[in-house]
Amino acid sequence: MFSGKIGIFVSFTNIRCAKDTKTVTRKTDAIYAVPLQNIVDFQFDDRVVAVFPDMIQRSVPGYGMIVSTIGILAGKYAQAGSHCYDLGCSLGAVTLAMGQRITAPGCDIISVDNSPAMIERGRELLALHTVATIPVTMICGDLQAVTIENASVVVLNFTLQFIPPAERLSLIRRIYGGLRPGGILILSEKIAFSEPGCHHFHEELHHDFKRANGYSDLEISQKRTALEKVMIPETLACHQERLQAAGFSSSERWFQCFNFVSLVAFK
Ligand code: GEK
Repeated sequence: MFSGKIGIFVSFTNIRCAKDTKTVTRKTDAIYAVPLQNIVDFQFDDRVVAVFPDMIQRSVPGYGMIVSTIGILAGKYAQAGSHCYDLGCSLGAVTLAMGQRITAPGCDIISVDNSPAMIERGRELLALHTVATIPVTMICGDLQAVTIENASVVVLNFTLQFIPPAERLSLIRRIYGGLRPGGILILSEKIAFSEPGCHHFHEELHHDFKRANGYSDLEISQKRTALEKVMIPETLACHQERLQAAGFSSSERWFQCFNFVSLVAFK
């Protein structure tokens, strides 16, 4: 487990250390650029971690804006003396955005990811942030095994889609149970559409977005195959019904671009 304090001087793709203005540059994702004989299931391993900031930025429409807006939401809803969770934190982009914005006294951030490579790199990036603001604990482990308690803000930023569908309701229930009254869950997901024409429309636009960001048709198709069994999108209605079933009094869709949405659910 890593504990540290993070600073206020952060952007995800070019991360600068507040003390010495060291810059961490972005490495280009070319993992699926050449034809692969055997496309194995997608894993958050060393190769992915090395290019992750570039991969997610070029693959998820609005990613940078979503991350920085989660910081703003966390600043608004974090309650004094509570925990804020970043579940499936990857390299800690949301953790850093929340750390920039949370001003309520006595808060901390608990960030969890089950990819050792992600957590190792995430800890290195966090360690660059030396201006003390809010304590962060980065845990390498299954988010299903982490106790959620005394929480005011919980974030699942493009993480639930990697949890087996049959386990999603119990996770959302557990998050609801660990939130204080007035607390929020921020849930960002790639979504499916029940109407095939609508599904096709959004999927095509997403592929156009990826092409515009320099991915080839081969890269798009090989990555899609790799993700097929590990990332399972559901419809917006399915997410909203689950949030309601778990007890959330209401949920608002505050972001959508093509088949990518972010919701905020209120306890
Ligand atoms: C971001 N939120 O940059 N337990 C813990 N972590 C998990 C689990 C699990 N059971 N399953 C998957 N993960 C981030 C982006 S990426 C989304 C999130 C994407 C982790 C996995 O290791 C990966 O780091 C993350 O969830 C999903 O705002 O790459 O599309």
